This record gives sequence, structure tokens and C-alpha cells, in this order.
Amino acid sequence: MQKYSIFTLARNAANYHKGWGLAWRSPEPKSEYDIVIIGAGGHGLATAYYLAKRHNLTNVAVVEKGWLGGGNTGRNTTIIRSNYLQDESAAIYELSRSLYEGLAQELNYNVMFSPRGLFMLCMTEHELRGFKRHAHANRLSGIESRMVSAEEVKRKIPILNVSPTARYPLLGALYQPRGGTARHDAVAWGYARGADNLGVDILQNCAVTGITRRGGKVTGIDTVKGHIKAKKVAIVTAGSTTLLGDMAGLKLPIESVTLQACVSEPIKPVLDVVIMAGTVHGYMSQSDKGELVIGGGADEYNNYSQRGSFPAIEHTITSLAELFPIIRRLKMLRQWAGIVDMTGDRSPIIGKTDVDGLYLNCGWGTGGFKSIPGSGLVFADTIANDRPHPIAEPFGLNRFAEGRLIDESIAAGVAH
Ligand code: FAD
Ligand code: PYC
Repeated sequence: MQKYSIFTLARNAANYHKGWGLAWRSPEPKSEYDIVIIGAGGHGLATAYYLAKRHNLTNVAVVEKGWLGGGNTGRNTTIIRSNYLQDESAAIYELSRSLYEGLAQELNYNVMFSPRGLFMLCMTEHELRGFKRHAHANRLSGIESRMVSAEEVKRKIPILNVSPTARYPLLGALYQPRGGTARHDAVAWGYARGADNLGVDILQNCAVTGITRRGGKVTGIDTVKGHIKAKKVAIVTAGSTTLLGDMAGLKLPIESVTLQACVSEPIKPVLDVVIMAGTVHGYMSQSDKGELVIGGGADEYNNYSQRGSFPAIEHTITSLAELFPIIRRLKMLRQWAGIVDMTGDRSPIIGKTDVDGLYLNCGWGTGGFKSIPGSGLVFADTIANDRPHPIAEPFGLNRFAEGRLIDESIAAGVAH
């Protein structure tokens, strides 16, 4: 395993990158692991990293059907914030946001965390009242987040159309000064390299086809590369969760829908914050390359295509062109989609299942990029100790049977 330092960097540069080591290995599967994590998205990789780093558990494999980070983690629009309503959510999303602050140092990998500030626009009285509640709740949870006036929003975002003749007038915004973005691929790659360096096997191109059990206990997984025995198995497969759940006899309260996004051609800097507009289902930020990163609501029917329907993207672009008239003349460069896993209360599921040794981390829906570090940390602790971490506990699967829902429909608003 290659260790990286400023000296390696200088040597490799002087050598025209001859001998530049691979960031992670491509090992053959072992016949048995203590822990198998299914899904090499951000959540699976972060979980593996913290299992190794914090719990010294390294006989671990992350098993991925495609390439690591090729699911939603590499397809999202990278918004990071923690301005959710409920205390349980504040705990996990703020833990995660605060871990992002030091993640580049933790992983020795530039994840390009950019806490540039995030505005969630209020364009109806209903939205204004909802977000005022969020601001109060956030303050009580110690999260820096406050309401700002329409004038303040306009000062900060001059390209925003605040005309009184607009379809929806701007009434104000919920502002999180240290919300922002990070580079999604880098988050996956940084955790992958960190986990690999600590001895975790990342098995790409290794689709899981079955989850084996005996006497109510998990015994391993079937894969396209053969059977792998495991004492513990974690399903961390986002939009494919119900398919994996079926393999273990679990019926899960998850719907899989497509969420899409697009980027414009690169332009000079015009937007130095992140902006979300729930009422019209649109959001936008500008990447370091200058592309406008744009997204909106999910497709309105369940499906497993990773493409996205035309009406949804048309709706998004129409809304954003109304909010930001300057984008009307821009060409859109790329469009793509991911399959997200929606729960009824728009909160995730993290914890144990009824099958002994089988764990679940899913249901992040349209909002789980921001939670990768915090989720990985508490899920690793849950698996290592075979009991829910206190921050994960409220998010157990049992909450649906017990009616303890954690309603975050307003917080998740734009993309839902
Ligand atoms: P994934 O990254 O999807 O990883 C799951 C992995 O499981 C995949 O790599 C998949 O190939 C693998 N897998 C599936 N089936 C199998 C199998 N049978 N065997 C082996 N492997 C399997 N969140 C935010 O916080 N902010 C945003 O701005 C944001 N924007 C988004 C925009 C879009 C267009 C999309 C699609 C999502 C967005 N999200 C956002 C949501 C976020 O991307 C996801 O919640 C998050 O990436 C989920 O990470 P994950 O690791 O759980 O899943
Ligand atoms: O979770 O903040 C979010 C988000 C924005 C766009 C998609 N998801």
C-alpha cells in the first residue's frame, strides 16, 4: 500500500508520474470476512473506513456491483447542510456537516469542502412559517442557521429575479452560513483509499445476488464471483435497497424513484452560494469549473432507470429560468440521474434488522450526500457493537411499526 506525502508528490511529478501507485487495490475476494458491506457508495465506504479506523476491524469487504462511487454518490449535486427540523435529524446531519469541516485532513484527501453558505428561499407564507420553525429549532440544537429578509437575499444573489410580477414573490430565506458543497467523487475516493490503506478489501464488479441465512442468522452473500461467508452483513445500496431486502426476506418501507440533475456550459462566476427554491422545485450552485449545477424534483413514478423523464427536467429548467433570467441563453451540457430510496417520513433507516447479523443503512432519499461522514461513523459503531449508536437509534426500522416517524418533508422539500 502506498503512503502519500508531499515528497511522494514531488518525486512523482519529477518522474512524469512513472510509478504512481494505485489509490486502492483490486483484490480477489477472500472466502470469508468478519463483515461484508454491500454497496461502495459514500455510506458503505465511510462505514468501512470507520470500522477499520475507530474499531480496529479490518477483516472487512465492501462489495460493489459496478465501480465505487458510481451510484448516487457520484451523481448527486453535492449540497451539504444540517438545517433539518427534528432534534434527531439535527444530531446526525450536524455531526456529519461538522465532520466535513475536517474531512480533507482526516483522509489526507482534498474533498473540496466549500462552506459557501446556503439559502432556502421562502416564496409562500406557508414556506416562510415552516422555515421560521426550522430556524428556531436549529438555534435550540446549536446549529448556525437563521432567517434573512428578501432584501438580504437579493444583496447576496444579485442575479435572482425578485420582481413583484414574478410568479411567486420572494418573502425571505432560511440561511445556513456554513452550508455548502464538496466534491462528491473525492469523498468516495478519499474514504476508499483510507479504508483500503487500513486493510479493507474493496471488491468492484462483484454484484451480490443473494444473502444467505441459517436459523435466523446471516451467514454470507452470493455474488457473481462466488459465495463469501460473513459473520455480519450490511446493506448500503440506496436505490437498490428493496431488491437486496428481498434477498434477505425483508419487506422495506422504501420506494425507488429517479432524481435527475444537469450542468450548464461553464461561465464566469455568477453565484457564490447555494440556492434552493422548494416552491418551484429547483436548486442551483456554481461549480469551480464555472458550470451551473442544477436540479429539481424527483420523477413522479417509481422506477429503476438511471435516466430521468423529460417532463421533470423541463419543469426544473423552466422554474430556474424564471428565478434566474440570465440562464435562459445558456446551453445545458450534461444531464444524468440516480435512483434514490424514499421513506414515508423522508428520514433514513440506520440499524439492525430482525435477521441476526444483518444491518441496514438506507432511505437517505434525495439528501444523503451531506450525511456520509456522520452516517458512516454511527453505522460503523452500530455494527461493531451490535447495538444502535445513540444518534442512530431513533432511525431504526422499528419506528415505522411503532409510529415514531421523524417527519422531514419540509427539510427535504426541493427534491421531493
Ligand atoms: P450509492 O452512492 O447509490 O451507493 C450504493 C451502491 O450500491 C451503488 O454503488 C450500487 O452500485 C451498489 N449496489 C446496488 N445493488 C448492488 C448489488 N446487488 N451488489 C453490489 N452492489 C450493489 N444528497 C445531498 O445530501 N445533497 C445533494 O445535493 C444531493 N443531490 C442529489 C442529486 C441527485 C441527482 C441524486 C440522484 C441524489 C442526490 N442526493 C443528494 C442524494 C445522495 O446522492 C444519496 O442520498 C447518497 O449518495 C446515497 O449514498 P449511498 O452510499 O447510500 O448510495
Ligand atoms: O438534500 O439538500 C439536499 C438536496 C438538494 C438537492 C438535492 N438534495
